[in-house]
Amino acid sequence: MSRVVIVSNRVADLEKTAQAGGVAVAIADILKQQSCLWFGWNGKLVSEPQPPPRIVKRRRGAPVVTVPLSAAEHEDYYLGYANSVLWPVFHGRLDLAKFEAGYFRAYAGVNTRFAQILKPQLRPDDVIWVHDYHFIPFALELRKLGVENPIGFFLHIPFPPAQWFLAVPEHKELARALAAYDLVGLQTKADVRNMLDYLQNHVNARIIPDGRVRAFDRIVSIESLPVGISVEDFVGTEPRAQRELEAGMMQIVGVDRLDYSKGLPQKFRAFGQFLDTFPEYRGRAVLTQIAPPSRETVDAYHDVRKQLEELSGSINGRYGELDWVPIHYIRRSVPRKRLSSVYRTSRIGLITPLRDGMNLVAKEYVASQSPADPGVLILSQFAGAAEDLHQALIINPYNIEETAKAIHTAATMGLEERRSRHDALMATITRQSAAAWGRAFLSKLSRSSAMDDAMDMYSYHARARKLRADAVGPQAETGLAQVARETKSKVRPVAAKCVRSPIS
Ligand code: GDG
Repeated sequence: MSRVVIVSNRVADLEKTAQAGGVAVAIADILKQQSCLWFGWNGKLVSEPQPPPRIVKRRRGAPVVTVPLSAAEHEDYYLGYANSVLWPVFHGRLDLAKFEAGYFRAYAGVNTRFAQILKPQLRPDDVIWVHDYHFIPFALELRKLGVENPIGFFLHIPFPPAQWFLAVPEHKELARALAAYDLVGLQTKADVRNMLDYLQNHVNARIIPDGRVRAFDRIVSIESLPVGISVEDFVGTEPRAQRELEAGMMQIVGVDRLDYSKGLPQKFRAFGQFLDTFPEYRGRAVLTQIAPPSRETVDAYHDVRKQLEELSGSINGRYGELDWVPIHYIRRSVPRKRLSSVYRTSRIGLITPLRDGMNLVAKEYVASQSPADPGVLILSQFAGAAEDLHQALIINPYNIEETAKAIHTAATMGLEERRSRHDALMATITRQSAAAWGRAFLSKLSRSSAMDDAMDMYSYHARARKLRADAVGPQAETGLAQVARETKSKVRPVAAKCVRSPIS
C-alpha cells in the first residue's frame, strides 16, 4: 500500500497525553491505520533561516518532518490570515475578522515555502492528504513544482455560506487553490451545498456527469465525509458511575477549547437559567466545564476568557453555598485518559457551539456512557455532528430558555428513553468511526485521481482516432507513434492504480 503523507499545521507529539484539538486527535487515528509521513509546523519560532529538515523517526507513531516558522510568519500567517480571517469568517464571525494588508501574502508565502520543503521528500506513489484551513493553497503550490501525485484536502471547520465566503477579499484565489486538489472532503452535506453554491454561482464551476466539479480548468471531487472518533478508546471503562461525585449530585459536562465558536457564555447562562427556573436542582447539579486555552494572543480569545470568568463568578456568587459551587470551571487541559471517566460520571453532556465543523466531544461523550444507564447528550443544531446525531436533544444555543428546559428534560428522562437514544447514537458513531473516515477519504481520493487518469486516456484515444481520420502518409505515422508513446506512459500507472483501487 502506498505511503500517506499527512500535511497539517501542527505536528503533535503523540507521546504527550494532554493534548487538546480535534485535528490532532483525528490525524492520530489515521497514523494508527496506515504507513505515513507527517509534515507540518513544529510549534517553534526562529529568527535565522534553518537548514532543510530531515525525517525524524519517533519511538511511537509515524516518522515526521517538521519546520519552524519565523516570528513574522507566525504573526501574519498563523495568528493573522489563518486565525483572524479564515477561522472567524468560516465560523460566521465576520465582525471579528481582521482583513489586514499583508496577511494573505504571508499565508501564500508559508504555503509556497512548506511545499518547497516537502517536495524532495515525496515518492512517486505517495498519496498526499492535506488538513485544514491553514493549507488551502498547498496542492496548487505542489502542482507548480510538478507534483502529479493524488492530493486530497479535508476541511475540519465548516465551509461558510457563499455570502460570508465572498467577504474574504481573496475568495477567488482560495477557490482556485481548492480546485488543484483531486478530492476536497467536508464535514457535512450542508458544507458541500455551501461550497457548490459558491463555486457554481460565483466562479462559473460546473458539475460534470460523474458528479465531480469542473472549476478553473481542473476537475475535483467534493464530498461530505464526517470525521469520527476511535470508539474503542472510550467504551468499556470501569462503570465508575457517580462514585467520584458526592451522592445525589448530578454532573453536567462540557469539554471545549476556549474558543468563541464554542458558545461557552451561552452555556453558562443557560445553566444559570436552569438553576433559576428549576430551584429544586440548587445544591444538586454541577456544571463541570473543561476549557483548555488556545490562541491566547488573539484579542477575541482574550475577550471570551474574560467573559467566562465574569459569568462563572457571577453565577457561583449568586447561587453557590458553603458546600456547593454550581460551576466547576477548569481553564486548562486534562490528560486524555481522564476524559472518558469524566464523561461517564456525567448525567448530561452539554455541547453548545454557535458553529462547529463536527465536534468530536459530542461523540466521545456518547461512546463513554454505560449502555445500562447512559447519560443524555444535549447538542447544538449548529455543530456538524447534529446532522447525523438525531437522537441527541437538539437545541438552539442562542435560545437560553430552550437550553435550560433541555437540561431539565435530560435530568428527568427515564431509563428506557435514555437507553433507546443511546443505542441509536452509538450505532451512528460506530459506523462513522475515525478508522472508517480515514478509509473512506483515502479510497475516494484514489478513485478520484484514477478517474482523472481514465479521462486522460480517453482523450489520448480520441486524438489517435482523429489523427487516423485526418492525416495520411508519413505524417500520420509520426503522429500515431507519438500518441502511442504518450498513451503507453499513461496506461501503466493508471492500470496499477486501478488494481489498488478498482472503480465499481
Ligand atoms: C476541529 C474542529 C472538528 C479537548 N479538551 C481537552 C482535550 N480535548 C480534545 C477532545 C476532542 C478534541 O480535543 C476537540 O475536538 P472538537 O471536535 O470538539 O473541536 P476542535 O478542537 O475545535 O476541532 C471541529 C475537529 O477539528 C475534527 O475534525 O470536529 O469542528 O473545530 O478530542 O477530547 N483533550 C485532552 N485534554 C483536554 O483538556 N487530552
